[in-house]
Amino acid sequence: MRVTSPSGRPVQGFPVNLTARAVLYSGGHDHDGNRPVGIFEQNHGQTNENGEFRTYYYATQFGGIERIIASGGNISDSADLTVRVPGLILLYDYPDYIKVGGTQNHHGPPDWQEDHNHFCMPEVANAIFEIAEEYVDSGGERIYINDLSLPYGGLFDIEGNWDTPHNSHRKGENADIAGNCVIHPPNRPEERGRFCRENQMINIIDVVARNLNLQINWSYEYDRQGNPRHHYHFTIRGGR
Ligand SMILES: [Ca+2]
Ligand SMILES: [Zn+2]
Ligand SMILES: [Zn+2]
Repeated sequence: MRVTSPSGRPVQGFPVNLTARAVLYSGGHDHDGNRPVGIFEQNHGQTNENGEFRTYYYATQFGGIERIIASGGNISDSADLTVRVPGLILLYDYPDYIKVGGTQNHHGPPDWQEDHNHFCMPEVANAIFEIAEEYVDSGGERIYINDLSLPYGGLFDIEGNWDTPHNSHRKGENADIAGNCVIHPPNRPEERGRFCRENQMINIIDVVARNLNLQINWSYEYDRQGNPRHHYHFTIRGGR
C-alpha cells in the first residue's frame, strides 16, 4: 500500500495497520460461524521513502473474498482479494442426471434455487455429461450428482464449521455420484447408492475416459468407520 499527500507526494514514516475481514457468504459458504481470515507477515509498520508499506498476506484455504483494510492516523482504505481456484464452471442441468446435495451451509439443488455445490473444471462437466448420457442410453437409471466443488473451490467444509473438510473436492476435479440401486449387492443391502448396472458403468467410464482423454478414478466410498457413504467418489483429470 502507498500513502501520498493531497498533491501526490509520497509520505514517509506514516504508521500503517493492516487487518483482514472475510466477506460474509462469499465463495458459496452460506454460513457464518466466525469465518477465518488469513495472516499478514507484518500487520503494522511505517511507510518508506516512496510512501509504501509492503508485506505478505497468506490467504485462508477457503474460496471467497478477503478484504484487506489499511489504516493509519485518521485515514483508511481497503482492497478486496478474491481467493479462488480459477476456471471453475457450474455443472449445467441435463435430463440424464439429477443434481443434489445442497444444504443450509452450502446451498444447492434440490432444496435451493441457487447452486453453490456443483462447480468443476470444464472437462469434469463434459465427463459427467457423457457418462450420464451413455448410461441412460444403455438402459441405466438416472444418476445423482452430489457435491462437486464450491464456486471458487478451496476447502469444502461440509458441516459449515470452517473445519471438517470434504475428502478433497477443492479444485473442481472431484464428484460424488450415486446410482439409485437399493438391492445391489444383494448381500450388502446397506450399500445404497450403487449403480444398478455397475459392470455396464465400468465399461462406459473406460470409453468416456479414452474418448475425452481423461483420467477417471472412482470407487464406492466409505467413511473412516467403514460405513458406506452411499455414493462413489470420482476424481477426473485431463490426460491419461
Ligand atoms: Ca454422447
Ligand atoms: Zn462452508
Ligand atoms: Zn467425495
